Amino acid sequence: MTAADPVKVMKEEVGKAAAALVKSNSVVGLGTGSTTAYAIQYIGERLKSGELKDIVGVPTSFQAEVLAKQYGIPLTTLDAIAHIDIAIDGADEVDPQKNLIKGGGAAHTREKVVDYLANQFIVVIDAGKLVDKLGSSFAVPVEVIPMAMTPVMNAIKKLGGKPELRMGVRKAGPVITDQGNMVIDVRFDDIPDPVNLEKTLNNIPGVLENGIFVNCADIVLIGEVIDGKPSV
Ligand code: ABF
Repeated sequence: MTAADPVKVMKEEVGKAAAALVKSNSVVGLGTGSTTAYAIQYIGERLKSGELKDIVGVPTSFQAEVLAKQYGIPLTTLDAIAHIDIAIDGADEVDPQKNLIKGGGAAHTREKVVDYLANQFIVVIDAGKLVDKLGSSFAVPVEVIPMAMTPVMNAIKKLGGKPELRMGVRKAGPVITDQGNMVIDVRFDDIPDPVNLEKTLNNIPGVLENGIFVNCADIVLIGEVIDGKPSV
């Protein structure tokens, strides 16, 4: 019998810890990514066991919607609810101020709507996502309407960014978001002021949303593997 993959177990533990924070009679923002997928699974298991009652989920992506249905979490939309009690979502980078880079899954536009609306936003990551400064290891994803791709790239270059169109797995064509737009990944040598950069990027005509999330995360649950053993 092969030993369980400690990274997988660690992600499961992080997801389980996040799922344990969900209370009955609440509206839950369901994030995207492999770590959040475990949180969705365990929310479903808590519902199935009767430990959790009367919750509804607001998915941040088609992936989250499919997983929620798979694990029996009733879904709703932002038109039907007055607030979101808790959102659980992944991230690609987290700095010491709990600012994030998100969007590795090209879902950051809907994620930002849900995560910013939530009364409590829980980020679930592995320790490898922790950085001293945003942009150290991950490019900033920017969702762009296709007709504006060239002027947006030019504007970003003027900001000192190095934009690159995100291509699909087989490089046959660009990644298309749930909104039907494209994503450019922008490398910056330094991001001294993520709050300002987030605003500046979103002010470029043709930009729908960028993956810098500032002043929104309440709790960051961090998993890591220490001496081959998962810990949260
Ligand atoms: C999603 O979670 C994205 O914003 C981010 O890229 C991804 C990271 O997920 P994982 O847990 O798979 O590393 O919300």
